[in-house]
Amino acid sequence: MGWTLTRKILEKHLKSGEIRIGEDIGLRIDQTLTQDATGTMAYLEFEAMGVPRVKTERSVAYIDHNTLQTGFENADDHRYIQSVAKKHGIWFSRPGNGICHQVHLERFGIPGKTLIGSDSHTPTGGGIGMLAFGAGGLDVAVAMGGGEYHITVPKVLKVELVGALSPWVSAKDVILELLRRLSVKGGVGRILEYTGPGVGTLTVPERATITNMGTELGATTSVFPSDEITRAFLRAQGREADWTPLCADPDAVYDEEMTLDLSAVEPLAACPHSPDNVRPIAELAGKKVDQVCIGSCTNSSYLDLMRVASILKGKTVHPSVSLVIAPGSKQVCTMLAENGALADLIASGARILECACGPCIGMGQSPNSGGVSLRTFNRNFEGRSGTADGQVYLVSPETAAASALAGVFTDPRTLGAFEKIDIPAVFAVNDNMIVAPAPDEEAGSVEVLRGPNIKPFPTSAPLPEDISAKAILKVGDNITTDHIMPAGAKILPYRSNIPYLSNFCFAVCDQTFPERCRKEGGGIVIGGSNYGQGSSREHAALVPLYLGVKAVVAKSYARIHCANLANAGILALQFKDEADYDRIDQMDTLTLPNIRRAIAEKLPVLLRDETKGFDIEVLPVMTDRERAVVVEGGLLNYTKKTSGKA
Ligand code: MIC
Ligand code: SF4
Repeated sequence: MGWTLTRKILEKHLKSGEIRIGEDIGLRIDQTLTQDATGTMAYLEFEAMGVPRVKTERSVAYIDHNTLQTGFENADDHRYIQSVAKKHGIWFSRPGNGICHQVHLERFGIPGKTLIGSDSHTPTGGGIGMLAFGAGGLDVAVAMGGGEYHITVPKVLKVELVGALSPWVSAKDVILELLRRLSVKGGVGRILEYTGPGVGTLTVPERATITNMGTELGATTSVFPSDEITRAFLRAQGREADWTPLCADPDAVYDEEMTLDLSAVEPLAACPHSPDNVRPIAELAGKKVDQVCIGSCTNSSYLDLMRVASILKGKTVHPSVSLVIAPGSKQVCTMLAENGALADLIASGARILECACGPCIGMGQSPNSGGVSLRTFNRNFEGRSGTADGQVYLVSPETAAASALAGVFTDPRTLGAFEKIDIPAVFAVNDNMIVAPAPDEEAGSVEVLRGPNIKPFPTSAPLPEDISAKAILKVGDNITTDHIMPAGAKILPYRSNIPYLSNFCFAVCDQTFPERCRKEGGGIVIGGSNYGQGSSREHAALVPLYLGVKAVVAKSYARIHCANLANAGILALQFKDEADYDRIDQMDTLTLPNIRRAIAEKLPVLLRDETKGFDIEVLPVMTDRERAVVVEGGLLNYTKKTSGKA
């Protein structure tokens, strides 16, 4: 029986456990990446572990999320990251060099390697055949220190691609079609492995768009084979030596299979407020558009922006549309500048933003009240744009550009003749914005520079014998980490300041939550299904920890957030019977008697609603290792204990 590509890479990196669905395995991690919004915390945690130099083959710190610098906070955090990176052996990608996933694909990604990043879209690396996972900052810190990265072995879903995309239909439409079919929960507990003749029709940036948004499916990760197209991409990046051919065995057996005919895909949009709320553009045609944003780690490659430039060339953006474009990297921007496409974009009236995440994470460009914003991004969660009632639609670059010209939703197929744009034979390589770490012998003398915005992160105490607390908040299904710990221009500068951030915890759902936590000394959060989907930000666990949240009881969880809860020492519990969700009301008094023993000894866990006088069984959503982590009061305590550092 042959192996899947996933299995091959997992086997090569297996450090502990057995590759059987549902089992906990520990993986050796070859590469790590961080970005600034999660990086400060990750490096503080790395420092706390006391490892002098990273033990990975390559670790890179990117500055791309928070580049607005409305005060000293960001600049201080950037300086901290640059200095800590230099000291500990981490490459540093300066602000302006581009979005972490785009730059990593261009300059560092290697087929067959494992990568974890403190950003949920790290699976972008699957576009060149990496097994790349989004993770909490603490998991990244542990991996930098040479520790294993743990996952629960997912099912491998074979996505057989057949046919080829029609003119004006693009990779974004492919992943939107998958979201339409599978939903934001459809990828949970799965790795999507792409195979079939259609794979050979897609360039690396197109593959990366698809693996990038596998995150929105809730997938553990997504991966494409490494073939001649991958080789040509790496050659064009001056890195052919990094290439190896990789694919599944012809007789590989998959856990699940589906087929997608690329030629049947049409231009699509994810409508507010969920990436799986997908409709054909043809159905939306004619609807007024207020704003168009092109960029993000999903769609900001050279190919994407050349397509946009070819649509906008010689035309003018509709007078009632604000069009902004953020190239994904300095490489992309340089090439557009050199071949004149940048001039075409500017001439059309597009507003050019720096090579960063920008509006995707609410860093400016919030739409007008109730405004309709078409974005080539990957998330359209409520409020994420910075405008509470903003109506964000996720579309392809082609649809975005066509609609920016017309001022209404426009199916790009109505544009007529299609100009095919080829991937360049040579990319403009200039790594002068990537700073090498200090050599080993000089590392000791590098001073780490900290600013006043960096506050100590909260640590949790070992799990007590019993827990008694209020049901401090009750929320519904599909709660995102943007609900739990919002980002955006006003809050993002404080990612290294948990006490300040705590004032905004759950603000999208209930502004009185922080105050209630302070009054009650924290509590237990009651959630619906897919709790914690979206971003990898461990702040969505650390801030509740700071506010005294001891446990979450939900119908089901998103993978990264669930791991972050365990890492923070917060119990992730699941209703055994989903109907019990309806029996608990906010502010009921709840107890978890003998919880420490139950978690440590794998006994049934009882939750007692003291207010209403009933008991229910809840199930810990934890591997054996995570049980031990939670009992110790989080991964940092656990790592110190198991590595003998008290
Ligand atoms: C996001 O897209 O939500 C982010 C911002 O990139 C996050 C990371 C963060 O919150 O800093 C992610 O996707 O993990
Ligand atoms: Fe940045 Fe948006 Fe990508 Fe997150 S999803 S890494 S904010 S571009």
